[in-house]
Amino acid sequence: MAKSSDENSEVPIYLQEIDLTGEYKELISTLPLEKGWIKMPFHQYQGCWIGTTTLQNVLSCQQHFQALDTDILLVTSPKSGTTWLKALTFALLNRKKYSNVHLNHPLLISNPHDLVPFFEHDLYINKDILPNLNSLSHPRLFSTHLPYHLLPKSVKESRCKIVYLCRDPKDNLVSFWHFINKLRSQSMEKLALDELFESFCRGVSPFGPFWKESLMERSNKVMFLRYEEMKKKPDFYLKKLAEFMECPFSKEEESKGVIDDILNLCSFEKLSGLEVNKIGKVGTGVENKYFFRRGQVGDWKNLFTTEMIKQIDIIIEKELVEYGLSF
Ligand code: PAP
Repeated sequence: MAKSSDENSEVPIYLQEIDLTGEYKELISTLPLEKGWIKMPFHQYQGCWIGTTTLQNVLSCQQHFQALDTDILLVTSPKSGTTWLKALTFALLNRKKYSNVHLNHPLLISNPHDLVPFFEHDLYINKDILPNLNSLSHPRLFSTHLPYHLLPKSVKESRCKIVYLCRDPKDNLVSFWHFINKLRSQSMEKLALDELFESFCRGVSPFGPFWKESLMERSNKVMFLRYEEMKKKPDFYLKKLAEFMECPFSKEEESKGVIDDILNLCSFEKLSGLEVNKIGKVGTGVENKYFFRRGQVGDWKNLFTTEMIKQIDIIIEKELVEYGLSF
């Protein structure tokens, strides 16, 4: 686990030196390794590349999480709009309790990541102390970047709902590139986009290969969302999301403008401008502001060469389009 020495105490988790200990040590030390994008290496676990600390948390989550039929789980590929989806789903579920979005709303004083916990970054982070999930209000709302095949067994066996969000992998990568370079310490060189691109296209990226997402279960317990579509028709998808989460908008709410209130509260412009998202940090030590960059579709067009587009399009065509995911 992470060292708890003074030397590490001020260092965010993702920059810490890790000594593998405990029950997962043996398993992790036998897995294939690749150079990580920040400090820790990636380990290939059941086909998926995951950094050391996160992998220990994933193993603990797989072993211990017990899903309830009423749970709602947000499953997102990294950098596909998780922060936005967390804000929207939290605001939807809690709209009766916090009916005035301008006053005392938790999203005005907390980053969405502090309101909807990740399995692998927030809940299962300590092998000795499991999270107490009994006090959470129902439906419980959780989040993960795990691909479908790595979700805890109880999630697949229960009737809990899964909201799945993906994004054009080209924009995922660009977003990752900016994010990772902010997380690398000053003593580390910045990573070049082509270096990350090469790794991404080999399938080596956090929770990658990125095309594993095509394997998400297709059933009525899973709602599929795409970032690009949500940007185009946010009100349409918010209504769909509310129906799926079994908290549909009433006619009265619609006429009172509740849909617009939630969309405005959760918009990139509103959230990124809040004080809490300019100065705070999430539990892993990542600054809140790093989760907000441009919030737009198609930034890759400003950065990708023709060769890069050709190369990644071949992978997208082969691995995703066949499964109904085109961008
Ligand atoms: P995570 O995987 O680390 O949790 P995630 O929130 O999925 O991050 O992705 C961040 C991206 O969502 C950023 O995209 P960009 O780099 O292309 O700009 C971020 O700007 C965008 N984002 C964050 N909040 C919102 C929002 N409210 N609306 C739309 N996009 C958003």
